[in-house]
Amino acid sequence: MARCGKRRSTNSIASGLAISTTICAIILVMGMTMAAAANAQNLYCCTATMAAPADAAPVLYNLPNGGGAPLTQAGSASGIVDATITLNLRTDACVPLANFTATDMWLEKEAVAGTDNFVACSSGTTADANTDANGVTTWTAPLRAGGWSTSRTVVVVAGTAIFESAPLNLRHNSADLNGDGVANLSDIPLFAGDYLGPYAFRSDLMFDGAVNLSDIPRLAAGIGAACP
Ligand SMILES: [Ca+2]
Ligand SMILES: [Ca+2]
Repeated sequence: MARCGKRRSTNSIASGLAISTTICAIILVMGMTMAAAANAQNLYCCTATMAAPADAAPVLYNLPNGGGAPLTQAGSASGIVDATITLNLRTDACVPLANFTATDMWLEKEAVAGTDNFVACSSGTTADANTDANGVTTWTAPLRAGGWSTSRTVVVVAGTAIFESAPLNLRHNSADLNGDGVANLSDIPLFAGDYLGPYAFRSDLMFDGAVNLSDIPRLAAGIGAACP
C-alpha cells in the first residue's frame, strides 16, 4: 500500500482566485442572511512521544489527498511547531522490534464523544517507514485525512493502542470540514457559517485561535482534495 498520496493537480492562480471569490461571495450572502435572521502483545514497553511539548497543543492541517501540512509544520497558538511523533516499538520483554511493517502502525483520534468527525483515508495515517534496527519509527509526512478532532491522538500498533504513553495532545482540522473524505463545494457553507459565527475550531485552518481571512487560502487550495 502506498505511503504517500498521489499529488493533486496544481490549481492555477486564476482558479484559486475564483474559488476565493466564491467563498467570499458565500460568506457575504450568508452574512446578509444572518443579519436578516492489538495484537497478542500488551505493548506495555512501547513509548510514543511528540516533539512539541504537550502544552503547545499543536493542530495538524490535513487534506484527504496528503496535500496538508507535514507533522513538522503543525500550527499552534504561538506559531509553527514540530509535532513529529516517534514510536519506540518493543516486545513485552522490552526488546526492540525491528523492521515492523509501517502500514501496521497508524494514528487514530482518542474516542471522546462529540469531539470530532475525523476521517482517515485507507492507510492514510500510517507510519513513515518500517521500524529501524532500534525498533523506532516516526510520523512526519502529511496524513491523508479529513474532518476535525479536538480529542487527542493515539498511536495504534496492529490494532492495539499504545496505552503506557498518554495520548498525544495533537488536534486536527481540514478543508474537508464535514469529514466525508473530500474537500469540495459542500464544505464551503460550513466555513462561511463559522466565519460569521462564534469561534469554530474546525474552520481555523491556519490555526491561530481565530477564523478570519488568513484561513481562506487553505480552504481555497484544498477544494478538490479527495482520498486517493
Ligand atoms: Ca467534505
Ligand atoms: Ca486562523
